[in-house]
Amino acid sequence: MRTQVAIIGAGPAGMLLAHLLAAEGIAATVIERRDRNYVEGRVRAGVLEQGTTDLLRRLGVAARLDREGLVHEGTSIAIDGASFRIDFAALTGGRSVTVYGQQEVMRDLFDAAAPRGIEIIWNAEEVTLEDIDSARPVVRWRQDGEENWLECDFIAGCDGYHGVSRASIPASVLKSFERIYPFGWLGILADVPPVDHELIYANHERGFALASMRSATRSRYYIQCGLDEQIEDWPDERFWDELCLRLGEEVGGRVTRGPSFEKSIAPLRSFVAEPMRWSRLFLAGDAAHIVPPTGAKGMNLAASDVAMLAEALADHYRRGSDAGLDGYSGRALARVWKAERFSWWFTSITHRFPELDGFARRIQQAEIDYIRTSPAAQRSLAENYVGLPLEAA
Ligand code: RFL
Ligand code: PHB
Repeated sequence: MRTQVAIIGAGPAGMLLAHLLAAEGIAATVIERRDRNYVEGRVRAGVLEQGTTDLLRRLGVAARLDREGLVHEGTSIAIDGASFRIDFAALTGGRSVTVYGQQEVMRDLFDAAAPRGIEIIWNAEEVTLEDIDSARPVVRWRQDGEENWLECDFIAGCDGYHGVSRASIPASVLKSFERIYPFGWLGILADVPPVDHELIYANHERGFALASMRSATRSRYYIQCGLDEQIEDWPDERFWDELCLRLGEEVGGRVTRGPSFEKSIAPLRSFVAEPMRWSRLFLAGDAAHIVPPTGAKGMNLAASDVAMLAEALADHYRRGSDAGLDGYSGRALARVWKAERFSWWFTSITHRFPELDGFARRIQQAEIDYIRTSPAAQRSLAENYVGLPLEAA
């Protein structure tokens, strides 16, 4: 078998890239380790930057997003129960974000794949990348006990943090940068109306809390938790009590409680691998970088990476120019690092760190009070939250 671009992984990065390449008439095959139900069932991101929704519209896969997505023109920040609003629209010249779950994005991308001739190979086991630094890289995998292989011009490594792509780059070439945070997020989904029409990021003495949603009738809430905590230690009532405490009396008192139907703990990490290209292998999305979820940047970074990569591949096939491919890693990393900075900063001012002494706590309080009172600080937060342009001029 032969194709132009072999895409490893059918998450947001891989599927968006497959659609972008299909729109350019470039042949691609997606090779995914799991099945569609598994990928679509993962409860993850909830907030789309305007650049991401624009991309989905450009690809013609946004009909449901436009019907069901919740446009948010602001968000609230709370500290010890007192909250204030950041007005994205007023601070960024009318920009906004859209609440639409990653699961819904994946469903839309999968539904539109077959009619566009996008081939996805599911349940591919033991995927290996070979001859990456030759003119004809090969991807091999096993499926139903059979050996399969695919020859290609380029490989797009879109297989997430634990994938095989980044691991296929020689250690001598790759530099990685990492921060592991000493806490995680315990998240629940419940079919109850959200406490507010926008998100609330709350810093509280007892730890961070986030009030988010998926729709007018479905809430997504998170609380910061210890890394050693178990889901079983958090029956619903304990979760609701702790959430309401951290959101403060006024907001907490308005929370509608109900049975959760999903509950999970996610560790927080910042990670970047450089460069994002080795020979004919290009990394995109979580395969190259991870952000803590505080700034809602993960899936959006996957989208901006593949927008750049698709442009570079189109330049190669349409115009015979490799300038885009040669510049891809530097161009993508410039944007990635700004999102890393924002996510790290937003995490550091909203969470309770074990070593947080009186001085550090006062600095957090001053930082949040500065944001509350300074239009310049609010504008900086807002322009990062709604998403920086693909590149600064
Ligand atoms: P994914 O989604 O991990 O997809 C990678 C795919 O590759 C497959 N795979 C392989 N396939 C073939 N061979 C192999 N050897 C393979 N190894 C792995 C996997 O099965 C999978 O299908 O990476 P991608 O596409 O780069 O997308 C990244 C996003 O999923 C991720 O950044 C976001 O979910 C992060 N994230 C958020 N992002 C946002 O933009 N906004 C948010 O509000 C937001 N909230 C979140 C989040 C992530 C969270 N968790 C659980 C990590 C909230 C949470 C709690
Ligand atoms: C979510 O709704 O899952 C969500 C929202 C905002 C974040 C992270 C996650 O910063």
